[in-house]
Amino acid sequence: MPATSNVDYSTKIPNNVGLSDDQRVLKALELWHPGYIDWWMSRGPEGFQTSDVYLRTAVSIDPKGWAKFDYVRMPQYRWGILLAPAQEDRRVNFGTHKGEKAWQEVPGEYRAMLRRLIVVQGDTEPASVEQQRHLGKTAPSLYDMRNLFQVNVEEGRHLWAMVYLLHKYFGKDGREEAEELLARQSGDADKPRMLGAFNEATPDWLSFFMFTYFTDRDGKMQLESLAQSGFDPLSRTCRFMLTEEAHHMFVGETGVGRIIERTCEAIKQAGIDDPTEIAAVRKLGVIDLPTIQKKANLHFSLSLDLFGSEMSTNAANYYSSGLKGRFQETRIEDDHQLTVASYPVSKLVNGKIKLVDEPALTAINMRLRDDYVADCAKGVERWNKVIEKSGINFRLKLPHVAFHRHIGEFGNVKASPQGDVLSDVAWEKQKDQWLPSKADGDFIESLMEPCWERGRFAPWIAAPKVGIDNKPGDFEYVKINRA
Ligand code: BYC
Repeated sequence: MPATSNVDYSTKIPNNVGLSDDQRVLKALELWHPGYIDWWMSRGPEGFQTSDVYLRTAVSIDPKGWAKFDYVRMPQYRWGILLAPAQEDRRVNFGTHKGEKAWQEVPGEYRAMLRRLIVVQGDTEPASVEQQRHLGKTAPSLYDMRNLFQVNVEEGRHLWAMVYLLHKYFGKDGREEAEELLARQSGDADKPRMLGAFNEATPDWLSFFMFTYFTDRDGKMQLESLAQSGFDPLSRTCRFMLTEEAHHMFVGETGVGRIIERTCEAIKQAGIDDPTEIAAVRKLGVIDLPTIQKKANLHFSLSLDLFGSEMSTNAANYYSSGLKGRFQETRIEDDHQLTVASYPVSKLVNGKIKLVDEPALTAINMRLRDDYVADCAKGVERWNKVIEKSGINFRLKLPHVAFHRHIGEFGNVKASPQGDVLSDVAWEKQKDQWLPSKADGDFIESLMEPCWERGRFAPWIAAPKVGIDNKPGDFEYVKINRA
């Protein structure tokens, strides 16, 4: 049965992929379900599994009105399998198969590559839930707590989306990979998550907002590239995931924006002239702007690593095979095969960082990373507008792409946020000015007191401009039951 715009709620697993007519996959998913619920209970949001949370659930894939808001206990959330509508006569839009009909089944020769892409994508989703599991306890408001849980249940749904593809299209090894997705654990010494940033801690709410701003935006870029895939079920899955991803980045951008707004307001009220007087600003019980900059430096650089190496034969193969495209592939005006094109790549040449023309096909990761950096910069400018409006003389900036990197061209280089290459000694001496130090972390942690009264917000963050689903300011987004 083709995907329809309405979701079938009669099966245990809501879906628009005709699961009730596909007993093999339905059974496999029903077998996987208890392990997922065990994972959610033991590694999902800690302490709030019996609370009623005002969540949106996808009930249709119609671009307008796909979401329904209601109180739900998280373990009862209807995690569904939803694909965006099929596009008539869709084609492979790039690579050596350009112009052929998009694949509805896995092309045998690309099976291993495709499985790898789906597994990597799937691995990040539960990882982020694990990273954020302790944050509910220190939520600065019921509004923020609800947003955290919304992000968490949707990451859970994104895991389901990838697990469906594994079960449906990859038989026995797909089922084994689906089990492994629940077995690996963020930060675990023996079985860590696959990509670096997903093994880092998310210790406080500023980290959470930075993560949803910077790392979820990597998610957006990667999903956009996979949405171009010639393997149509993957494309349609990612297209629908992107509609949910937008809210996650909204949570990040407005979360950081509201922290900045509150800090600026406190600085003004106290009559502090220099926003870099960290001790004076901290005494006001708000997070100083230089520390916000350090957190942005950290999360931006960790997220850059998620793009892989600038020059990558893996990426070239994904592209030539028609499995993973570029950001907005179909809007780019070129041959979509990249047989002769070149692309400028940042490289270290004689101790200096320079742009060097390289074959565009092997520079696919670099190009996607460039698109990502441009997208990140827009939100940073919106944060700067908040600072500007308050009349405070301070600007946030994205650090240079060579700063604090672990993967690719700059993985073994020490560089300042301005992009100057440094000796190890110079780096050690200055790194605490650029990345959050233990003392910065302790200070932020000292502010993380829960604020759960309806309509109230912790003193270090401003209230949002509007409520979720247009609810009034004192709406009870979470009915807390910690029993
Ligand atoms: N950490 O040719 P290379 C999201 C490995 S986020 C550890 O440089 P490639 C979300 C790489 O796997 C989006 N290992 O890179 C956000 C390879 O290993 P093998 C997730 C790394 O393959 C927030 C080797 O190094 N989706 O959705 O071109 C909340 C050489 O690789 C890392 C995707 O990433 C790293 N950072 O690109 C929730 C899309 N980087 O194969 C969710 C699918 C590289 O030699 N993934 N390596 O063993 C991909 O397209 C690619 O795998 C990557 C790497 C872009 C990740």
